[in-house]
Amino acid sequence: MSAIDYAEKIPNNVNLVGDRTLQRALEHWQPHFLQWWHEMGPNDFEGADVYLRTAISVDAQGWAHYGKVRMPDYRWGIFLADPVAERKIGFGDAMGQPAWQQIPGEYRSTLRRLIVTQGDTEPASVEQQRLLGHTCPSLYDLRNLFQINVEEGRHLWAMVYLLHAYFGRDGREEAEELLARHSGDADKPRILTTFNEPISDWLSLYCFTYFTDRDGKYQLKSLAESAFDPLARTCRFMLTEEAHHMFVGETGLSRVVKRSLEVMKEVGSDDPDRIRAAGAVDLPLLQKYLNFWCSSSLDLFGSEISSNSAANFANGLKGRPDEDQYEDHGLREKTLNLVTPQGASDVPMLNALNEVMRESYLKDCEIGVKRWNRSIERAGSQFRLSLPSSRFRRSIGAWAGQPVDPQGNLMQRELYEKSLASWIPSEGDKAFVHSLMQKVIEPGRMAGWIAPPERGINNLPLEYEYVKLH
Ligand code: BYC
Repeated sequence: MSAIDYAEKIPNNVNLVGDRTLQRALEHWQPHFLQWWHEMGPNDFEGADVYLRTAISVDAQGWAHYGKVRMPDYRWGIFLADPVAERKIGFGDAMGQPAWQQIPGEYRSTLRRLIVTQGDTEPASVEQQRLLGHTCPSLYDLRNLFQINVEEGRHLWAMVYLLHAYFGRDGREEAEELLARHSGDADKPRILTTFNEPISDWLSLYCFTYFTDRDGKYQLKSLAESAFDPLARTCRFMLTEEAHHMFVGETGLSRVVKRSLEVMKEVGSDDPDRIRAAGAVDLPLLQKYLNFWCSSSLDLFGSEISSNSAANFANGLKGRPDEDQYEDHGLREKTLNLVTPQGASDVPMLNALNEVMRESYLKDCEIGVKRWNRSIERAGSQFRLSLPSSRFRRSIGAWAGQPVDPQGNLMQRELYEKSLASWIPSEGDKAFVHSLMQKVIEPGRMAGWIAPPERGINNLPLEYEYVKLH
C-alpha cells in the first residue's frame, strides 16, 4: 500500500521529491491549474466549506477521509495504484512481454494523443458544470457536484503527470494546452463533442454523470489494461473515484423518476402538462433527456470500423475493459458482423473494437433503465423508459448524419428533421426544465422536482450542512 505524501506542495505517491526536475516542472504548472480553477471552476463558491472526501492512500481504507474543505484548498495531487510485481502485457501482439515503464519511441505520439484526449475531458466537464451551483436542488446535491468537480480536477492532474514525466517538452506544452482549450469555445473547443455541450440544468447533469461518466469508466478500464504501466496504474486509481460520479447520475435520475411518480399519484394523472404544472419532470420529458445524452455519449467510442482501435489494441496501448474475461487476447483471426447503412459485412475484430465496447457500454446503461422501469411499473403506469438505438443521432462513425429514429430505423430525412423535437429536448422543454431549477440551500430540504436520496454522505443525516456557504 502506498501512503500519499501530503507534506509536499503537490501531494503524491510517486516519490516526486526524488526527481527535482519533474517536481519543478509540475510546481510550475500548479499555479496555472489554480488560476484555471479560479476562472473556470465552480463559479462563486470559492469561500464555501464543502464536506469533501480526500484520498489519503490508494487502498480501499484510504478513502475514509472526509472533512470540510474550501475547494481552492483541496489537495490535488498525483496518485497511482500500487504496481503489480512483474506485470506482463495482457493482450495484443506483444502479449506476455514485460509491461513498459518507459514509452517505446514508436508509440510516443499515439500514446500522447490518447492521454491528451483523456485529459481534455476532465477540465472540460468542470467547465461544463461551473454554473450549476446556483441552481442546486439541495445542499446534498451541491456537495456531490463539488466532489465530482474536484475529482475531475485531480484526474486532470493524473494525465498532466504522465505528460510531464514521460513526454518531455511536448508533454509540457500539451499540459498547458489542456488549460487553454475550453468547453464550447468557438476558437479552442474541447476535443470530443460531448464535452462541448452545455450542462445548464441538473437533469442534464444527472444524465451526463449517468451516460458520459460511464464512457469514462469504459475508457479508463481499457487504458487500465495498457502495456504502458504508469498509465495503467493511474487509470486504476481514477476508476475508484469515477464510481461516485456514476452513483450521482444513477441515484439522481432514480430520484427524478420517484418524484414524477409521486406527482402522478398526487394529481391522479400522467398527462405531461399536469405533471409539469405541478412542478415535476414528466416521464416523456425525461426520455428526451436520456435520448440526447445517451446518443451524444455513444459517439465517444469512436467509429464502428477504426484502424486506430486496431493499432491501439495490437500494439498493447489500449485493451478491452476487463481483458481477463476474454479467452482470445490477440484477435488476429476473429471477425465481427457489422451492419452499417451500406449493409452487413464481416470486419476484422481488431477494427471493430470500438463497437464491441459500445455494445457492452449500452448493456451497462440498461441496468439503471430496468430499475427505473420497475418502479414505474410498481406505481401502476404503462410508460416505459428506454435507451435509443446506437444508430440514433450519431455524429461519428458509419451512422453519422443518418436520419434514424430512436428505435434504429432509417427514415425519410424530412420526417426525421421534423420529428427530432419530439425525441430530444426542444427549446420549450429546456425552458421548462430551467424554470424548475431554483436554488434550495436550507439543510435537509429538496427542490420539488426531485425526491430526497435514501441516505446522506458517509452515514451523516440528510439534514447535515454539507456545504457551508459564506
Ligand atoms: N468527438 O477511429 P476513430 C471521461 C475523433 S470520458 C470528436 O473513429 P478512435 C469523462 C478521434 O479523436 C472518456 N471527435 O476513433 C467523462 C479521431 O481523431 P484523430 C474519455 C471524435 O480513435 C465525464 C477521429 O475522430 N477518454 O473520462 O478509435 C467527465 C477518428 O477516430 C469523437 C477517452 O476518450 C467524438 N465523439 O477512438 C469527465 C480515451 N470520437 O485522433 C471525464 C482516449 C472520435 O484522428 N481516447 N473522434 O484526430 C480514445 O481512446 C479515442 O481517442 C476515442 C476515439 C475512443 C475517443
